[in-house]
Amino acid sequence: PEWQYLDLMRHIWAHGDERVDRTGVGTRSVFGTMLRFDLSDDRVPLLTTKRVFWKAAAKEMLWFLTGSTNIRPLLEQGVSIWSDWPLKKYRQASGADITQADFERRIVEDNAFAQRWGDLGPVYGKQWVDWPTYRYGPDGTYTRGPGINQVAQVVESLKANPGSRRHIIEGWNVAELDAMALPPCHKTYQFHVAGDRLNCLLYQRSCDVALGLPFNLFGAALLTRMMAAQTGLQAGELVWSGGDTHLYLNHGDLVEAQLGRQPAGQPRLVLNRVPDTIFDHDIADFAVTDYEPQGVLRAPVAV
Ligand code: THF
Repeated sequence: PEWQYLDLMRHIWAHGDERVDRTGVGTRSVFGTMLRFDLSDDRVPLLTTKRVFWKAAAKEMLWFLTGSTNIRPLLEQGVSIWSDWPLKKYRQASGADITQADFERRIVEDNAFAQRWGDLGPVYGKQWVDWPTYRYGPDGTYTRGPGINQVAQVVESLKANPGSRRHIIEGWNVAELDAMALPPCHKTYQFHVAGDRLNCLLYQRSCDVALGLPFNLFGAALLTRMMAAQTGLQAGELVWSGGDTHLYLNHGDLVEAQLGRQPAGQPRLVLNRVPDTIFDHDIADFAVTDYEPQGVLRAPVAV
């Protein structure tokens, strides 16, 4: 299974179309890609050819489920993966030459500062559990309706109507894209029931294969496992599909090092506890076993 990831990485590095992207770093890119992973018997797509900090990915997934769009709760748990964007905005607005560490400390210690500078806008969490609605009045005006919790709705629809082809969690709220620090990359999750198996297809419009994809695969597998636990199903298959699937040009050292390694072992993800709702999980509910990865490979994040 991990070979699929390495083959994709090798293919993009060798044959990807070189282009300048939004960040200015430049990428090699292939459009339209697919990977498939068996999630049965606790199998989880967690790379062994480098250490992946799966707890950070799990904390990120739980943070989405809380509906939060502020980096503060992540930082309180030691997760820095979303700091770059608010930091960049703060530096631009204030002209201050603040370090990432000092910025993060201030977000954690100063609530007013966190409210002002730590929010990413209506990103994943907001759209997943509180998608805004409006009602169209006879006089042509709109009024706000109640928010929609898509995650709760999918849990319900999986139980009530498993054969449905509409088990979808969507992050791409067209009307709110311009208010987001970054429009969603992993934008659509579709669930599918086959017998007692729950499958998931994640469509990701844009994918940073070296840094983001290992997190996104683990996150999607975790979400599928939590969904399965809530609905009395077994996790089946994770199908991952990428739009612009790329490697940043400054990730060459990581690519060369990782492609020189051999996958080893089959990690497993164990859910220790099934809470009353999918929103009541805690990081302590998750354990990874049989994970003996090779060393960390660092690379810069393009912002
Ligand atoms: N933007 C870019 N350019 N790449 C991404 O992967 C990405 N994301 C999220 C939003 N925008 C993105 C942010 N998620 C890391 C991992 C996930 C991220 C951002 C950064 C990262 O740096 N990982 C390192 C260190 C992890 C750690 O220390 O905990 C790693 O080695 O994996 C894709 O969703």
